[in-house]
Amino acid sequence: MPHSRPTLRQFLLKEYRTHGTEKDLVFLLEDIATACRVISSRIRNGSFAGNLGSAGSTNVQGETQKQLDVIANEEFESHCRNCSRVAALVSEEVDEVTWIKDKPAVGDYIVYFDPLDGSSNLDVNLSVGSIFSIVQLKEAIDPSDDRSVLLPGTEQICAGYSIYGPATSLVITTGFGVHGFTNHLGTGEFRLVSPDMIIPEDTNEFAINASRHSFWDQPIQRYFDECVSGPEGPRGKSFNMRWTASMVLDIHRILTRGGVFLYPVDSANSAAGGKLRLLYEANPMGYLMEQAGGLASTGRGRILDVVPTSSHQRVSVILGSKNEVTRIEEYFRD
Ligand code: P6P
Repeated sequence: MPHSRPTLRQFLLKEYRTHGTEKDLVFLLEDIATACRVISSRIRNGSFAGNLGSAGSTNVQGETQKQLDVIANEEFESHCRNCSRVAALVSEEVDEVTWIKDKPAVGDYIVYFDPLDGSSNLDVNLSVGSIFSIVQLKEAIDPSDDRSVLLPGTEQICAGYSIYGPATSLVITTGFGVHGFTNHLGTGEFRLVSPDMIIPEDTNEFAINASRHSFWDQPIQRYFDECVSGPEGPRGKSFNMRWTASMVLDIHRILTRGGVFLYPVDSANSAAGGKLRLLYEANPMGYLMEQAGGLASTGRGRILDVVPTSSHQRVSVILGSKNEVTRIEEYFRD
């Protein structure tokens, strides 16, 4: 019965009592959950509201914005503004940093988010999601300089994603494990359905856009070619492949049953630094992976250790089951 499962608020208040999670963070997460509920409903009715199409604009990534990208961004921003601790917002959809406070102080939050990840799937009714990362300031920062939000992933105190799919899911960590919630349609509450999600250390499932094979560096080609060589190959077993073109879905599958996700820098995207963005895709997903017993690597080092040089910088991403990520790192060292 859904009512036997803790609501998001009950769970977070337990974290407050058990781990000292700040009430401001509890309320911010509740506001983010509300934004996700609103975005979910806007997507479900997208065809009738006429907001599935293009917004007629391009974002800082040079990507054509969907109307729902803009709507999702507005929902995230308006709901994050409710929290008096939020000093700044960094959104995939907005070039500049959105400064909320004119004197960001110790203890304030910066929220980095991709309001609608995988939005190219909207037209074909495939699941999409939102990704967010929250850093708490250890020192005051200068709001006149956008570089002051460039903090490494190790500074995160919270990260999560939502999935707008057959169910509306919310997966979060506040540094004490990874926990999955599902929105109960009757009550509208997010209720805990997957406490303490753990990634198996081994897997036989990988996620990569295999059409990019000819662009990959040799370690990635070696890893992929071995995975598809079957039981007679060097891995001595068969592998399965999944690629959804929505990072949130591939990550959720890995958190649910293990796997490895790869979007490496390659010869075709190296000028841009790769495909996926560090601050609001790789860092939050990397934090979740590590909290669930997995690893998050660029191939040559821990993603969370990367010191950002720009708000929308991209990075090589290899995430998931510990022993697979370790193997790939070894191939880079070879
Ligand atoms: P490709 C979606 O646009 C995204 O940022 C991730 O969610 C996803 O994993 C990746 O790009 C898909 O990239 O090149 O396969 O379309």
